Amino acid sequence: MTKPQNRVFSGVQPTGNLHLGNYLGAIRNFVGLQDTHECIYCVVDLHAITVWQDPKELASNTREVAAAYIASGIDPETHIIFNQSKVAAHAELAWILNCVARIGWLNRMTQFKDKAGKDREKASVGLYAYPVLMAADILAYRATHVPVGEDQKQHLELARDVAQKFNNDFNAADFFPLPEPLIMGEATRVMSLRDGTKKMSKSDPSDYSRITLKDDADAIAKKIRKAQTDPDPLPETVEGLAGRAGADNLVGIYAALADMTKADVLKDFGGKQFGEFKPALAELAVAKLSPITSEMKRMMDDDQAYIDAMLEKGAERARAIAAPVWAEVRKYVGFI
Ligand code: AQP
Repeated sequence: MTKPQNRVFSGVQPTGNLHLGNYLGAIRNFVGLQDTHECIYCVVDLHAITVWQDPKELASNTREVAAAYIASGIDPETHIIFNQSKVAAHAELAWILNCVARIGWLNRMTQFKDKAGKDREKASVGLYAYPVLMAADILAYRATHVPVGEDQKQHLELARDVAQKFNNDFNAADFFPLPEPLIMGEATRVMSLRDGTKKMSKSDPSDYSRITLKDDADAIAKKIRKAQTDPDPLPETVEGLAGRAGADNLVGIYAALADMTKADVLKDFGGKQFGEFKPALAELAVAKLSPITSEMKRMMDDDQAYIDAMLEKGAERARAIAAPVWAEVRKYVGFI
């Protein structure tokens, strides 16, 4: 069985409110890897149901993430786009890996602690085992690289540990590659616009905390205008952003959207007030996001049949890659 060298796998959950953090931390980087890697991009609906999802909304959110992938520039003909529940290998391999991973490893996962909150007893078993399913997503294709935002780093480390332990336990040499995280750009962790110390997230109760891929120009401008900052002008250097979380976040967003470094942004805006910087950021965000937003809307309004057919075709191609891997796993484990 040939070993892939440059195979990328990543995913986004169809949990609604797709936001600028998902775009800058993940989707935009997915687009950039297409020329150099063989890419498999998944809408991870099995992950989404680890917390309750309304079934109708789940279906619509799944199409929406697929539309966001395409509208952002992922080519579903050259690469693969599909939704996770269509390919059984994810759940099948996750079971095997549940028996490889250790409870102690999962107990250290900070995302579970954050998402389960105080009442851990009431969290789903799926939420606890989420990182193992993520390991299965990647390893089902023997993917070598995984573009993700900073918040997923710990889960990637777990996926590497699981791969290594499977290889050791079953005398499988280097059957599973140890997947490398690709955490890229100036906005690997986009923060809430309301609180620069908290991650921008889909589940934040305040809509003003995030710019979504559905926001129109007015909404984007209003959210940036209201974004938390401080009374001082922008500093001249990156070091000057220390202790100024709101300012640091907006400069990082500008840098990522403009394909610049934060240092270069501060060369242009150092010493200027937010009253000048915020409208420039809003204009840039609208210029970069509005073509994506309008193409997503067009697809969701007029082209759902295309999205569904594309996901089915992608799933078929994904199954074909996962099948021989799964067949080998069965042999290693001793299933007849
Ligand atoms: N704020 C962020 N900055 C940079 N990258 C981010 N990602 C998420 N938030 C940020 C990256 O987006 C990809 C898809 O994320 P996901 O949909 O799988 O789930 P998530 O990380 O749980 O996203 P949210 O928005 O934060 O949802 P909730 O509110 O449910 O927790 C991943 O690569 C992630 O790193």
